[in-house]
Amino acid sequence: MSSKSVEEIKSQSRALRGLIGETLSSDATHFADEEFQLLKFHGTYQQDDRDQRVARKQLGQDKAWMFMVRSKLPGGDLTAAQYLAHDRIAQELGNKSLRITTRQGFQIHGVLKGGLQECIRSINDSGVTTWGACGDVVRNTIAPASPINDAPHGDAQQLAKEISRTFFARTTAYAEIWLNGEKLDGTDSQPDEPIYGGQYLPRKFKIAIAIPPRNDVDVYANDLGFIAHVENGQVSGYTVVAGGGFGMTHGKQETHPALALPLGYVTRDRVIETAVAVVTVQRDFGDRSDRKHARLKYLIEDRGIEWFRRQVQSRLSFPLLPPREAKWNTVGDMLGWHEQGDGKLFCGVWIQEGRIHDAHGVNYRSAFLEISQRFGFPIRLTTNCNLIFYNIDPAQKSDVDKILTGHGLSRPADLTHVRQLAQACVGLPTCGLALAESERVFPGVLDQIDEILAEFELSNEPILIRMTGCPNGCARPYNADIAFVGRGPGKYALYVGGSITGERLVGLQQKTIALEEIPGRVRSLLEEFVRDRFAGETFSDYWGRTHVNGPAPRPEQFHIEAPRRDELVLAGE
Ligand code: SRM
Ligand code: SF4
Repeated sequence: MSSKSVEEIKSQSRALRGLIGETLSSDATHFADEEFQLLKFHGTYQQDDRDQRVARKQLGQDKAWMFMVRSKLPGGDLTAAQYLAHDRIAQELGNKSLRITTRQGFQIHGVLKGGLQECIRSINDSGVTTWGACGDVVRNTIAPASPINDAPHGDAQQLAKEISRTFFARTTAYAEIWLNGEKLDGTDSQPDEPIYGGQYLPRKFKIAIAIPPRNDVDVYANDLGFIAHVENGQVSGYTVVAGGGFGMTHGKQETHPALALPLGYVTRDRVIETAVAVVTVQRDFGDRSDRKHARLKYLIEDRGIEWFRRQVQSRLSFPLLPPREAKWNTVGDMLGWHEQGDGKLFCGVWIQEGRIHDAHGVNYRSAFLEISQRFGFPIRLTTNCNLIFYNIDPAQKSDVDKILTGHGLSRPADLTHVRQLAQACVGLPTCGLALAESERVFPGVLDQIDEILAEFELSNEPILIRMTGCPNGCARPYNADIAFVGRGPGKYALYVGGSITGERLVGLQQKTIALEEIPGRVRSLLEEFVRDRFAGETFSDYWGRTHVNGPAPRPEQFHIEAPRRDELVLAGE
């Protein structure tokens, strides 16, 4: 590990250049720690294949170094050509799969150092960038994916792009290193970085735009959220919420998930000014001495929402108005076929954990390739890791259906409601922070849960179940109805009591359960629900009525002691 702090690395990096260029053209197998930190801003993580760690160690070999490359897609929007470019890049330079992320991006895993520059350059050639997809900047801005032809949905997509452009870091480091100096729109090498300053933000920063009643972006999990209000069919303005974030560390009581709090209401023309004000308050006051305490949620918690509102207000040219109420009905996507409102259709395709590949007779990749090549429909990626084709002529519907079913893809109507909603993070073997399996075991867990749901006649019941391989919360477990959070190989903490609308945090139910015990524990929760619920009551409402006391859980309600070192070692790593 580098002895320098991340703050020192950033400020000494010559505007995020460091020695990335030099290491890229050297024959080094991987980047040093300082460049590892800087690479994130450029949209890539240095990883190693954790499945190979033990065998390689025994043979005295170095780790199997490789890179994850993350594309930033504001609002999850991309063209068919951009989709096809990502597919080709994943085939030629990655592990032949594309992973839709929980923030509407794409990840390509398994890129080798020798192919990294070509990978990033090719993504940019397609008109998508990886710049700022990771690192201490504003990350991909998420927005409702449904391509409904009305004012709020159109505005949310446009706003996501505006926010994205506003918060590009201005340094031309990216262009120099990856694009042979070709300028990226929105970068112009202003040495002082007008928004970020020389040290960039204290930590990652996430922004979401939501349109009630569908909270499909999980707006309260973001550092900053804009909730649309519509009057006479037009967006009149947005309620601003701030201070959400889900990362925590087992055993560190001072870390915990938080839902964003209402800050105010602004008219549409003032959204960007408000976003800049909120981001710069975090830039100036966020805790740069401890990265585990550096997110906006801790600043707001430490100083109070009133202090924070005053700070934001002092940077605005207009008064913040009182926040307005929003009512939500689900965090889920619009899957299956729907009318857009302009004579065209869209089709939301459910994807198991957002992993696009051909496997076990379900050929997502081949299906999407055929549809994109033949019809060229534009695409939206969702934060539930699904994909929507849109602008479809009704006459093309049956051909699209034939391609989907011909490649073995499930129709949403054939899936339990639980499976349509469920999500697991990437986890092993690529994630360096995973303590337990997630994406790879979750389908099997859901198979068993599906059987229990059928037994209790709950197959159409909306219950939100999420899993992550560690407490960082990348699949947003802490507002789900039921969540499993990895704490060691084959071991999970069980949390219960969030909600289908994403507005309530969970409480810790059981410190440790083994993977094999999960279906049994779910069975007992569902048994109780079926026995004691009022007619028509959802699991979220039932749990809220019977188990949740008070407005918000206290930090200690989330915590289990840190796993022992030996509990963390995966298969002899
Ligand atoms: Fe995440 C770190 C994957 C959404 C909270 N996240 C990571 C890393 C990069 C691991 C690392 O630092 O070495 C993971 C890479 C795994 C891999 O091999 O691909 C990773 N996070 C992901 C993705 C791909 C999960 C997925 O299954 O789709 C999501 C990428 C989104 C994107 O396109 O930008 C992803 N991560 C999230 C979310 C959900 C969200 O943003 O809505 C969260 C919780 C919300 C939040 O940020 O608070 C999240 N990821 C974290 C954290 C904890 C941050 C904290 O404040 O403590 C980390 C660890 C860290 O930053 O130190 C982390
Ligand atoms: Fe990795 Fe943990 Fe995020 Fe899952 S939740 S992708 S295991 S950091």
